[in-house]
Amino acid sequence: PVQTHEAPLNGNGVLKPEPRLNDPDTLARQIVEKLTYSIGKNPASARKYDWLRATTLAVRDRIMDHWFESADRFAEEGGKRVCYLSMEFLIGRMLRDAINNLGLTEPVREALSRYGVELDMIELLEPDAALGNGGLGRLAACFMESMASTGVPGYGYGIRYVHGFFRQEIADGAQVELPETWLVHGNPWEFERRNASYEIGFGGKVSTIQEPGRPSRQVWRPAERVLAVAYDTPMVGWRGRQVNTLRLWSAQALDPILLDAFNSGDHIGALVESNKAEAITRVLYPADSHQAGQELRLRQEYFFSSASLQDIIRRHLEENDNLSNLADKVAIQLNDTHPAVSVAELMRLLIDVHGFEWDEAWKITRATFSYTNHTLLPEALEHWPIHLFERLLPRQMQIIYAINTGIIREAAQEHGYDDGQVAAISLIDEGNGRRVRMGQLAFVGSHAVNGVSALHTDLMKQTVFRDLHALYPDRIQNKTNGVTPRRWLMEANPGLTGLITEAIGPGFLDDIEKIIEIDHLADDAGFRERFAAVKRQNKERLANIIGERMATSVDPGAIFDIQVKRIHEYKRQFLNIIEAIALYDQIRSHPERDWTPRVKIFAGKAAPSYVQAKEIIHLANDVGRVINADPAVRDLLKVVFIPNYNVSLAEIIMPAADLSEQISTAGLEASGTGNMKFALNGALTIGTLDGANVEMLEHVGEDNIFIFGLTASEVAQRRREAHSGRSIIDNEPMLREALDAISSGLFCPDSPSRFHSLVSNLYNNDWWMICADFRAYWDTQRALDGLYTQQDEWQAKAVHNTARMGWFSSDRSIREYARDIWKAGPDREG
Ligand code: NBY
Repeated sequence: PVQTHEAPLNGNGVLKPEPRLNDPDTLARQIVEKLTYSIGKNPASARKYDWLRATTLAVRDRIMDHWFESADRFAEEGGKRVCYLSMEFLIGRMLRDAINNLGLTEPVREALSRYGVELDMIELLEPDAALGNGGLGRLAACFMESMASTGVPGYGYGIRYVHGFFRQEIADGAQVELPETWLVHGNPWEFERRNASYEIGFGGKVSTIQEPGRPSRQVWRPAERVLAVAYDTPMVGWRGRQVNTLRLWSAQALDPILLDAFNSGDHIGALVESNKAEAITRVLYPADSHQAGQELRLRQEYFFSSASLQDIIRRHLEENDNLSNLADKVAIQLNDTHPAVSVAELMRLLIDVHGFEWDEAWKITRATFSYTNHTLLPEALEHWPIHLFERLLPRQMQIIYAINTGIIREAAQEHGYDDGQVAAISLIDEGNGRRVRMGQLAFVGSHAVNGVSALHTDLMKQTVFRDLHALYPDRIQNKTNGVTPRRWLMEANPGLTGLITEAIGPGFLDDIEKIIEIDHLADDAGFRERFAAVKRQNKERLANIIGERMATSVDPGAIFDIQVKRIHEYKRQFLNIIEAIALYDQIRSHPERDWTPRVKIFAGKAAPSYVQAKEIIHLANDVGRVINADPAVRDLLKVVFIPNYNVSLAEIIMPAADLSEQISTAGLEASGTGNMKFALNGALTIGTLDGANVEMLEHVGEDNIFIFGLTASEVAQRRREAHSGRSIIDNEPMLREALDAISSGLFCPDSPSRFHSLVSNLYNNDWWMICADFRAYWDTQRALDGLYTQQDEWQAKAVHNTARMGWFSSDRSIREYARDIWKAGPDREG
């Protein structure tokens, strides 16, 4: 018989879908329905990927209801929205995060188990969304989750790269880059929104139009146009209370195929245009520490900036009469300078398209934008050659000149700036070939500019933005980074989450700062033992992975001493490797001593063009091969490099660390966020007074963190004095012997000179203070060796770390942004 349904109606008599129930029976039934009717498989023949997809679709249904609710609520409340513009969103896997935040972990597990399917197993099949390089991209992902969790109406805007961050393999010790293909099996999390698409222009000419009786205006006629098409992904907040939107743009040709060309037989030529358009969103640039400087990169930046602004303006005009109140309704955060061209683009849209006068447009623009700086490294600051900028974006270039004129006039007339001071704040660098300074553009176009840790913000005021800070002394503020405790504690470390819940109840899950309630349990031997047992299990899990992937056995009883992050000279993986070599040498020379067993674990990717970083990877692998095979050290020391570090691997590594290496040259790491993930999971930190380490010291207390080395001002001083490493090396036998071992080819007999330039850099320059900090680092490591043998003491410190890291939640960061910069969010609505 045909079943008839009473269709559920909402108050206006409009059809409404049936609400999805969350019990295991309903979930089990609906997963099989997805399998059958959406995927076309029956349970008997379904493969594990089919189960993943079916489960994802069933979970997604449950997200939709919350998603619409959130969208309706924002529209109804009419509050201020926050748009987070970022070239990168390094999200990782989404299923576990969504299930966890919806409170569905146990019901879904139970539902799947009825078909003999393990949730944990299918979760591992999901590809990482690796649309980012490292800290900056991962911060954007934590912020999206925290905005949804703290009630901020947040919209992420970025690029839907077809190929995310490359996959790393190690071949004969060296990094090999392979393309990443996260979309090949389709992406069940995204929704293509064909109705949200915008034309993006490039090149062409600007002409002045003079109509009788009206002021002249500029008209830009681009030579090229491409289409930006939106793809939306839901971002589920804690307890599903709010679901925000991540909108990523994909480039398409306006004319997918040139029919004239095709019909005249030029089948390749007919596709040239669409290939060129689609190239814009084809691949993520994999450099995190120097500017690519390529035209395609500038195209990417403008493409997603313009699409996002057009989208923001369109929605604003759907809800408001005009754009004059834009800044009351939207805050736009620029994640570094990658979207800084937005400042000029919003001016263009306001003036050329919407008819605003310059002064009014400038007021709106400044009130709308704010900008986050993530680096002080000069080689990483974006500056585009004027000729390239002018050719690609002629109207935006005119606007930048006009902004510059205004700023310079203000500085000269109101503050008496001389030519030298004017040159320092100018948006145009007249030095090495004229260039547009994107940092300066972002700064002057924003009402607030922030650094990502207290130290970094201070240094910003003294270095990159010294002159602009003098001109606008209230503009720079600090917003120390944070990490989301849902992904980085609950999901990554269910064992520890369970233990803490048993001890203090589940309140800390809603307010992570309540985790301080376990602080006094550092004195409770029973609690310490259970805390250590959780760590031990997490170490065993990592040891198994190392055994499987690298055929190296490591002892979970040893100190797991871990440095995982992008490979860069300033992060000083080299210092860590040198210390490993020195330790190796000492163990061989003094086998009778009571050495504490250690496993040194490295992971991270080098930018493909960064030669020294690749050499460091090669060295870590070569050193590991020799040490791990030497029967003289056996289980006292192992060195392993785990290939292809990504978010999913980090989720396994962070909970398994005893010791977290945060050893950047002081003054160089803007904040760090891995440092926070490790400490939250109970690792002790060995680190320099750099980035957020400084604030971690204040929170966990000096007894619970191991700080060594030069301070940022000492580093600056030594650099001015231009020391080389030679005299230090001459006076430090352990360091000299380690470097000699490298130079001798001990670790690379096939190619003994492989690391000569790495070593000679230390003798000649020691720019990164590796020699200068070696002894302090060595001594601190040996103190940690001693401490590890006092397990009670070590575990007490570990408990204090977990207990006192609540402040480093991205919920706290987001609340500060909402309060101080965006003036948006739950505290100011209603
Ligand atoms: O941003 C990192 C900082 O190094 C780290 O200290 C901080 O914690 C984190 C979040 O604030 N910066 C970073 O990850 N930068 C990049 O990934 C990056 C990517 C691309 C480009 C520059 C930097 N680029 O110019 O293309």
